[in-house]
Parts: sequence; C-alpha cells; structure tokens
Amino acid sequence: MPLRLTTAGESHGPRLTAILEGIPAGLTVDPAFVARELARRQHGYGRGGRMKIEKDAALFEGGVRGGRTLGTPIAIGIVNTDFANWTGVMDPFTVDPVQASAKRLTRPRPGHADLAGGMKFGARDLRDVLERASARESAARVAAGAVCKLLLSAGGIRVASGVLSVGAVLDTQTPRRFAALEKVRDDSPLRAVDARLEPAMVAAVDEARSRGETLGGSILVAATGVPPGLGSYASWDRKLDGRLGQALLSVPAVKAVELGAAIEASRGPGSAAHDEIERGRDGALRRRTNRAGGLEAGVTNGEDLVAVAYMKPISTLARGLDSVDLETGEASRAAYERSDVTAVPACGVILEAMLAFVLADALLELTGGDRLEDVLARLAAHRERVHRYPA
Ligand code: EPS
Repeated sequence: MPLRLTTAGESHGPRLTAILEGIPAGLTVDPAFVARELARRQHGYGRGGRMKIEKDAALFEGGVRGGRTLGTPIAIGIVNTDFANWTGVMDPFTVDPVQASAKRLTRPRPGHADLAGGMKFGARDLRDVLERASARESAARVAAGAVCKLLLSAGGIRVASGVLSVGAVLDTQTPRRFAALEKVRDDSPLRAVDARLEPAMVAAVDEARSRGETLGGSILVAATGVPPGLGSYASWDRKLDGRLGQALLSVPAVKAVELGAAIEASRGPGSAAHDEIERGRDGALRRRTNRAGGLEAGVTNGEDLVAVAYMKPISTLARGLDSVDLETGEASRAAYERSDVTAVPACGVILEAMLAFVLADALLELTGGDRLEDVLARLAAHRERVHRYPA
C-alpha cells in the first residue's frame, strides 16, 4: 500500500511529528488549508483548559518546496506550547526529580491506556504511558490528513463529518448521507449534523461537567466522488472495508464503526439490505439506495462512502472511578488531571483525516504514479471506463 503515515511525540513533550510518505510530486499544498484543519480539531464545546494554551500550527520540514510536494517524505512538526510548563517533567534528558514526582501518576484511570500500557512496558510512573496515549497525537494525523485531502480534492473526492449524538442526545432524523454533512458548521458548538440539536447537546455537556462526568457520542463521516474499484475483494488485508475499520477504530476513544446501514441490515431480510442496480439516464450503472455505505466485498462501488463511528466517554473523570494505587497497593480513586468533558466534534475531524488517508492510499494503489499529473490522468481514464462499463 503506497502511502505510509508515522507520528511521534508526547502530549507535553517538545513537539509532535508526522511523516507522510508516498504522496506524488506536484501537489500544491495550501498552508492556510492545513491551518484550518488543525483549528477545526481544536474547536468544540466541552474541551478543557489545554486548548486555550495550544494554537496548533503545522511546520513543514520536509517534502515540500515552494508550495509543492517533491514526491519525498513529507515531515510536519507541531509544537506543544504547553511544553514550556513541563520542561522539568518531560525534557528528553534533564528531568527534575521534584517536578517529575509531583506529576507522577500511579492510580490508573479505567478506560485509559494507563494500566494496560504500564503492564506492557513495566512503567513505574504511568506518565510514561499516558503521554503518548493522549489524544494530543491526533493533531499530527490531522495535519497529514489535510495533505491527503488536498490530493483527494485534486481527484474530485471530498471528505466530511458531523456529530450525530452527544451522550443521550441523538439525531434519529437525518439520513446518513454525504449531502447531510454539507451544512455542518465548523463554528457551531458541537458540529451537529442537525443544528437544532445543538442546545440540547450543550446542556448535556454542562450537566455532565457539573457531575464530574464525561460524554461520548457518534459521528457520521463520509466521502463523495469516490470512484468504483478502490480496494480489493481478492485478499483479506487489501479489503477497503477492513482497512477503513482499522483506521477509524485507531482514532482515540472510538470503540465501534458501522459501515453504511449495517446494524439495521443485520436485523432485516436481504431484500431490505442490498442496493439494487439500475441504469441511470446517462447510461451508467448505479444503485437505487446506499445501504452498503459505498463498499461491497471490500471494494468501492461508486456510491458515497458512509460510516458512523462511536466514541466512548473520555476516561478522565473529575469524579474519579475505582482503581488501585500501584505504589501502595491500596484501593483508591483513579487519578484526575485537567481534562475535556467531551471531544466528539474533534473526533469527527480526526476521523476525516483517517478516512482521507485510507482513500488516498487506495487511490494511489489504483493509479500508481510518481507525479500528480499521472495520478489524475489515470484516475480520469478509470472514471471514463467505468462510466461506460461494460462497453
Ligand atoms: C488528553 C488530555 C487533555 C486533552 C488532550 C487529550 O490534555 P491535558 O492533559 O494537557 O489537559 O486536552 O488533548 C489534546 C491536548 C489535544 O490536542 O487534543 C488525554 O489524556 O488524552
């Protein structure tokens, strides 16, 4: 698979880094677009104090020259402004024992990586685990995802998301279609697909905060302009549904992903589950419905790609949950540090980045090509051929 993404960096360390390898040469990178994507991820009602400290900015440090990609690995840095307050704790070489001890974490939070990660690496201070497990890492993915979005956009593919539920406030009306996402406002408190639910969602967040609680939710994420034939039905590890599931489930706190109307389909007969085929007025083959969410047997079918991701409530609760202090062995409440009450709107932006990465990867697999012009020419030829298929 031609595209590779690696990220590095701790939440309160000096900076995050993303390295994106496999983007063809000749793609125009608009830094304002990347900045907007990073700002979208920082937005959202229910975030904690950290977002007032950070103003994420992408520093392009490799792979781009004069605003165009070189075809070489693209390196992007994002400075953690908060590091200035954490040098004594997080400096790579000179940690101050007094400061580090004050920030030591020994009471693992249920739901966070704390305990499982501590057991894995033998950490005595769970900060060694949580600093990397923090959702701060997702800023690097969004920066890289922005570059993937620019590539997709050159090929006529767009990605979007919107919030369907926060806590128990659930949108049951909106059809799960890309078109429903066109009107989502990034400056609204919760990026809800149905703006009428925003006040109830805001109230649910306020109520959760007042009880020392946190909230999860669900997000519709979709792509349009997707050509048929991305992915594979032939080999399990190339199936695009599996690759998409992996990528979306890797987003912090996401515990379930539904493609198309999978849950409803599982409860009804086959005639209510599949998308019947017809010939459109333009002569091309198309579907009457899109219950499959644009994917059949691991291959895109030309319909919009549609998924819903479910995010669990954030695992750092002000009220605390039962845990055990690893230092004393005694029962104790889990540690509490400054935290968000909910991050469902931000989660949507990260899901978009992951969807963009998976689609860009599958697109480059289909087209090959070291240069953007070759990628686009082959994509256009492919679109033309499938439009006429089977002629
Ligand atoms: C996070 C805890 C909070 C969040 C953070 C994720 O950070 P802090 O511990 O500094 O208060 O704000 O998210 C981000 C920093 C971000 O950029 O999204 C956690 O424990 O996962």
